[in-house]
Amino acid sequence: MLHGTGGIWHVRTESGIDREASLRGRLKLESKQENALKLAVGDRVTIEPVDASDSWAIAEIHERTSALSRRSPGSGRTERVVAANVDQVVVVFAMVKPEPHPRMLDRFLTIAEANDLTARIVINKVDLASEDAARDRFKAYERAGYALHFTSTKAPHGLAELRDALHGRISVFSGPSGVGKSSLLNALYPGLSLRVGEISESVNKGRHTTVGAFMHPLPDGGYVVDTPGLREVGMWGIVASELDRCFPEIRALRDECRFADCTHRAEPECAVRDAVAAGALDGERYDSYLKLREELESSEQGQWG
Ligand SMILES: Nc1nc2c(ncn2[C@@H]2O[C@H](COP(=O)(O)OP(=O)(O)O)[C@@H](O)[C@H]2O)c(=O)[nH]1
Ligand SMILES: [Mg+2]
Ligand SMILES: [Zn+2]
Repeated sequence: MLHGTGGIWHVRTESGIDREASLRGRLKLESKQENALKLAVGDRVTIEPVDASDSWAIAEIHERTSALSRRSPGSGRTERVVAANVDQVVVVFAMVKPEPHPRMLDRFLTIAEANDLTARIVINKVDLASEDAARDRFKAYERAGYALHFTSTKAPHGLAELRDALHGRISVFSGPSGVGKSSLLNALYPGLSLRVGEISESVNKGRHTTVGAFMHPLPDGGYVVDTPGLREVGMWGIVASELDRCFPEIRALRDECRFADCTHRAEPECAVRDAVAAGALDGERYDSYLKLREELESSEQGQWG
């Protein structure tokens, strides 16, 4: 399912034909119930021709292998799936213009990790600095195990490798506006013709319209999901005590702490703090962990305390 509005869903068939379909009556009834499976971009569906007409109906929604979703903590089932069957999240930042905020990058990566999705980092606009400077600036992420791409659409650079990484997969593209997401997709796939310099996010916010995710089929196989942003997904559903699992380099150390429920803030014999002191764990990443944890704890208190 590629996208949909007003009950009409655009479905790409296995043979590559796009069809418009509406939900079969039974599914429509079910979807009105609370806790029902709601159709999301990326869902695999079965469509059937509607008797004696040219139209199609979605008869079945298949089980999802993964999902990027927002859940409210505690209340278990209230979940809104932004995109289904996602293979990876591609977080795009620019080397300059706009200046990258590591904390925001860490927030995006945390959201991907919390959804059990692989994340890949793209640092675009390296033509305005240098790849060496970019590598140095983001080395903590490479050390944490993330795949990094350094790209430019202006002095074409790193595009073939990025195209390979997107091939045959469903990727969610995310990142702040102005970093060059649309430019990158256009440079990778000239047929897409996405508008550059568009500030759709803020425009939509102003009008209070909810624009759903949109899935672009890639000419050489795979899909890119354009969503109003991971920001929409937010830190929903992430429990403070589980945040350390969302930082791969902290996750690798957490079992070595003396206390099983170590917050890695002030406890004695904390493997995480020891690693920061020894320079083995990046101080900025550790700071992000502390700040995000504080944020999660105060929102948990607001909700339950
Ligand atoms: N110098 C430079 N500018 C770029 C590059 N990629 C995109 N831009 C510019 O950055 C601005 C924002 O690009 P856009 O693709 O709309 O960003 P988006 O908001 O992330 O989709 C536009 O003016 C682009 O021309 C790049 O690699 N180098
Ligand atoms: Mg754009
Ligand atoms: Zn610890």
